[in-house]
Amino acid sequence: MGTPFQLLKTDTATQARRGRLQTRHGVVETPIFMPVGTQGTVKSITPAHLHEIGAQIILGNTYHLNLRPGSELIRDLGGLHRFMGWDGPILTDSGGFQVFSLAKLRDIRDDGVAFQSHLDGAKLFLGPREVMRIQQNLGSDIAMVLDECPPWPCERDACARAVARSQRWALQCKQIATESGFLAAGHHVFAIAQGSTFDDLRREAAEALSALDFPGYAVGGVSVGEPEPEMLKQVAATTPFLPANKPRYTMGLGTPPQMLKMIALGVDMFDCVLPTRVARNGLAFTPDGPMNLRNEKYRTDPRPIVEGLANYTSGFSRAYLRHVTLAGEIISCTLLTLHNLHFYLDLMAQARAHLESGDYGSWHRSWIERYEAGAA
Ligand code: PRF
Repeated sequence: MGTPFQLLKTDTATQARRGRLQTRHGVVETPIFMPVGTQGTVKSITPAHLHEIGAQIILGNTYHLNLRPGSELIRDLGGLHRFMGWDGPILTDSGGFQVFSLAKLRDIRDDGVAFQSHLDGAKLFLGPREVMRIQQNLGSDIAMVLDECPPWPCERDACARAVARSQRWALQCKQIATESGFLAAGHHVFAIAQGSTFDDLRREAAEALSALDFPGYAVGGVSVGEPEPEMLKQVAATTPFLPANKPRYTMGLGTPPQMLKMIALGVDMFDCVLPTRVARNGLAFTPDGPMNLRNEKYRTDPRPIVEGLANYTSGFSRAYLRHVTLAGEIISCTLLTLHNLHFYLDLMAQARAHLESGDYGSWHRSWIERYEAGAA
């Protein structure tokens, strides 16, 4: 398969990295943010919009797409890329995490998770074989292994059991992807290191999974309700024990400052519903913190949300965006989603540029300082 990830540069002042990941649907320049397209759509925008704002890779979800419309249907219609009209790389989450957060009556067993669909109550089961088959049907460029994400806070014994189980499932997923030819065909499978707030369990998970030589690694179980310092501590307890020459991905986060802090800890990839979700509520990201467009002070404001961030939305005034948001017009979702995703993608582009010029450490500290001063 060759080496799909090239480590182009490592920062000297922090552990930040500049890298390049090869996939079946093209190259991903890291650090990168992946817009979330849970149901086979990044809500309220089109694939053409995604290209326009520089999206390199998006995320899809095994759990949702398997329930509706079904992964065999998507396979028979040419795979998820063709089905949703996105020709760039797609990473899919494996479904276990969504079972824990959405499904009813779930039962975690050693062979997988039995649960009832949140849509119609149907009794279903996801084990390593099922999640790999579904992600193969979808044609995912990066498939995630099945894992057990312990809640926060969590007892040590329960966490140790989740780590051990996740490790066995990771090995089984890799074996299945090897036997089926999924890995040989250039699809990647990423392992997920759990361990909650227990540093030694984090290290154990990272080392054991590293020995299995996956194409990439995720830090799971962070941003599940714990305070931010705890979240950073968990990532810092994991990344040093992952192979340097493989991409690292923290799942389901974060705010702009959180992502910059994670990059400094050696993380390369992010996904989060935050920029798309808050857009549908009238919130826009700016270098001076989030801007609530419902605010009266924007009633007659002729300026774009962020001066100097050029995209389709920047052709509209804050006054107009406030109006369509308050009127509940659908276009407010489209315009604010475009803006927020472009803001996130542009932040990653700036991070890459500062890694190349060698001043990531000082740049990210001053960026966060300005953002937090504005947000206060
Ligand atoms: N595991 C998986 N998906 C996830 C998570 C996890 O731990 C999280 C936790 N932040 C978000 N999405 N498989």
